[in-house]
Amino acid sequence: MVEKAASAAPSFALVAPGPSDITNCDDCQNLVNVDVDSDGRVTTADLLIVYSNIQKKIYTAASDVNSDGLVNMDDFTIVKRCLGCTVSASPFN
Ligand SMILES: [Ca+2]
Ligand SMILES: [Ca+2]
Repeated sequence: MVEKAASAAPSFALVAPGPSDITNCDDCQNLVNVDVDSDGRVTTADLLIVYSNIQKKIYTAASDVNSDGLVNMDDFTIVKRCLGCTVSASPFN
């Protein structure tokens, strides 16, 4: 992620979105980075990558779908809620 001018206001919320913030595919597109493998769709493949990283306690930026610095069940649940959504290329990757 490239930072803009330091004086600019943050363009998204300081509090990371949680599973309850994800209600539809627009939220999946705009609030989080659920397309872990960057193929343009949210599928069980994305879910399995996050799950695998949780199991192995591996942190990757791609699996941290809500960008809170942790890869945990919140990320897993968010991806699960977004299954089936089509998302465009993420600005986070
Ligand atoms: Ca995907
Ligand atoms: Ca996270």
